[in-house]
Amino acid sequence: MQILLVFPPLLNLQGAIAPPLGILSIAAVLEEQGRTVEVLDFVYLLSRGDLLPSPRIYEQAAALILERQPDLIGFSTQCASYPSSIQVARRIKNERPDSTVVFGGMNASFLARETLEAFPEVDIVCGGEGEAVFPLLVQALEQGAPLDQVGGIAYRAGGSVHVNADPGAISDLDRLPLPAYHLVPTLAEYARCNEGFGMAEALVEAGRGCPYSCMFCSICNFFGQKARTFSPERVVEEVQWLVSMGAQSIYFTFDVLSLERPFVESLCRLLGEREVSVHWVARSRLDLVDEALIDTMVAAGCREMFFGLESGSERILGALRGKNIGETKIIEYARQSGVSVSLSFIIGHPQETEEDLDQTLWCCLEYAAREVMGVPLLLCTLPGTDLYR
Ligand code: B12
Ligand code: SF4
Repeated sequence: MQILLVFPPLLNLQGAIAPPLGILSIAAVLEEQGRTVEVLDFVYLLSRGDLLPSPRIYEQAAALILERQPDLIGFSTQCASYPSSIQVARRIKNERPDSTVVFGGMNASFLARETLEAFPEVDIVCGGEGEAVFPLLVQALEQGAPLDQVGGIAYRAGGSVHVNADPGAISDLDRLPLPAYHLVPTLAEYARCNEGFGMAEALVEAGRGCPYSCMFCSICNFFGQKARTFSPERVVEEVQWLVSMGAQSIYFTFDVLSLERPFVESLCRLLGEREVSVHWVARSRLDLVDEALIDTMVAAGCREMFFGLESGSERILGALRGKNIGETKIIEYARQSGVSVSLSFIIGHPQETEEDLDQTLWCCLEYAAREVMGVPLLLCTLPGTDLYR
């Protein structure tokens, strides 16, 4: 069976692009099992100018997929790339009705039933962590086995949609093979698309999940509230491997990197012991860092930190359940330690008044005056969040 995994078209105007880690991780598991798999990253092709943001973009994307003659096409869907995924899938099914179109990733996982009810071009939704579910689906399709045995998928049968029970999160992340980077262009080729952004960046998973439950966030419901980490040894092995392939910046995707202090301390110690000299980026919460931890992270190469400050209004902060912002003095400490700090703010909360909005925008400007980047984002009602429910 010819398998093709697709990172759907979306013009990324907000920053550097990097290889799509989720599907590369799934591809690595399939290859470990002896299967052949291909990956097409349309975000890369668009950034490179090989695909143009024209009215014919969906036909062109579908043609590039069909050229590879896949039997099974897996789309990695996020909220923003969902419409383009549907458009491309539609054209594929028109041309090759016998191919199987699978949607995976966060958006499809939370909207499995709705997707199958609304879009005949999607055959199966593969929910949750793809490394666990997708290979079982492939096996069932290869053997013509009944799909009711494959946990975590949703499919149509007998005129209705069936949603199988979720098999649960992967407990031992270290068992996952290193992502299949050989299936996409090199990091240097990705970096060439990042003109103006500089470095060749690679994403590295340090962990999954988050114990908090901010009302606007889907991470805690997708990867689970029990955070799981890879071992620091495994994370550093992956970082060293990527550096040997030309990575100049490592972006840790784990949303709460400093959740477990011993974990991040071990990670930093190992990076130092193995003399890994690379710029890295952390995402965390302000209440999960202090001066000593920032010193440790900076000594190990951390040069950028992302935190959610969420609002300049105390009233709105109160409404964002689960968000204890923590001590903001630490922002200045991180900046003075040589870290480029970015803070995200959410505007458009249902209870927000004009005064609350002004407070948030002022807060952004005040930070900007102190060389801290404030990023105001419009509140989005994402499937899988408490806000959506
Ligand atoms: C790095 C990152 C980016 C990078 C992307 C770089 C890249 N090439 O991937 C940049 C900065 C460009 C970016 C942009 C955006 N991002 Co972003 N990003 C992330 C981040 C921090 C890490 C993504 C990652 O690699 N995770 C690790 C991998 C292993 O997880 P994964 O991709 O989800 O894949 C797993 C499963 O989803 C599933 N799966 C995924 N694909 C498939 C496909 C198949 C067939 C199957 C079966 C399974 C499957 O299996 C995978 C392995 O377990 C996440 C937060 C997070 N912690 O995940 C947000 C996140 C994915 N981003 C998000 C958003 C909203 C965006 C933007 C829309 C922001 C904007 N307003 O422009 C854009 C859209 C970009 C796009 N192409 O769609 C949201 C998505 C929410 C949602 N419900 O869809 C997230 C979850 C952040 C959040 N908390 O809200 N992002
Ligand atoms: S916003 Fe951050 S802290 Fe809040 S639930 Fe999402 S990942 Fe966790």
